[in-house]
Amino acid sequence: MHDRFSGVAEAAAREAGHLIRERIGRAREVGEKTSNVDLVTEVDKQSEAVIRTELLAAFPEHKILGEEGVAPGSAASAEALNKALSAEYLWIVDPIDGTTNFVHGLPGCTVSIALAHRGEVIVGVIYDPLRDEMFTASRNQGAFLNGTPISVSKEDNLGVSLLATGFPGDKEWAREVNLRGMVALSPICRNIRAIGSAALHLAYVACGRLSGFWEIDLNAWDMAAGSLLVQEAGGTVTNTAGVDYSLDVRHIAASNGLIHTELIRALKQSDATGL
Ligand code: 2AM
Ligand code: CA
Ligand code: CA
Ligand code: CA
Repeated sequence: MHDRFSGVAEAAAREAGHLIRERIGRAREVGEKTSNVDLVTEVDKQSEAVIRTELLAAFPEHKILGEEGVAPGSAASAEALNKALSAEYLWIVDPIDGTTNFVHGLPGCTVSIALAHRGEVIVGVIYDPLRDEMFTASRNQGAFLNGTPISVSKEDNLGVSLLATGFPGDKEWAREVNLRGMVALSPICRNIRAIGSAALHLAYVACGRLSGFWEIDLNAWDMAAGSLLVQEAGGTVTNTAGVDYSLDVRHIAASNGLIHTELIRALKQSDATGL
């Protein structure tokens, strides 16, 4: 059954990815959701509609939680997640992760689709249409990039680690928390990247291109698929204080596992957990 779930999610992600590839840098903004850094375009909405149609055609009894179907703001998204989690099968969809990149014509936009069964993620698909990279994972069945098994990297200390983070949306407190983390980590790791898609960062931790990733103030759809990818690739996913990942986590830390303790310690010591 997992294969069928994953197959349908991949097909939906490819179809949405086609839209992204065609329209990157040329899409009409249809508004700012909560501020001038929280963007949404007509393609975010079209992508979500395409995915929704594909998923419901295959699984009419399943529920779908998609970013563009939820009122903006963290309180609204937490409430929507809570309500949706009562479903037996819940698809969690980010139709474009990295909308700011998408608007500016910068690579680093993905489609992220996860399936949760009674609140546990069992399938995760992240598609990067600009590089045609399809990351897939099913619970207890490993993680793959374009069908080839992937695993996390082997760096065993921060000094040789390439980390990634994201500058949180529009909340000043979250940007300040994130900057404290960067100030603490940048002198003790190899370097830090911020590509602009949380899902892509997680996919890159899963395939070993990044050693670790943390970010403050994300939503379930940014992380659900990527969390399973990292776990199935042998890595560790927690909140920024080291507590095991679950769908209601908002501040995430993911790594190859070997550097996790060091990463969490640095975030805690610099008051950068957001908790
Ligand atoms: P998005 O492109 O789907 O909105 C970049 O740091 C990450 O933060 C992306 O995954 C992005 O997802 C997400 N993001 C962008 N604006 C945000 C906001 N206002 N609040 C929370 N997350 C946001
Ligand atoms: Ca968004
Ligand atoms: Ca997102
Ligand atoms: Ca999005």
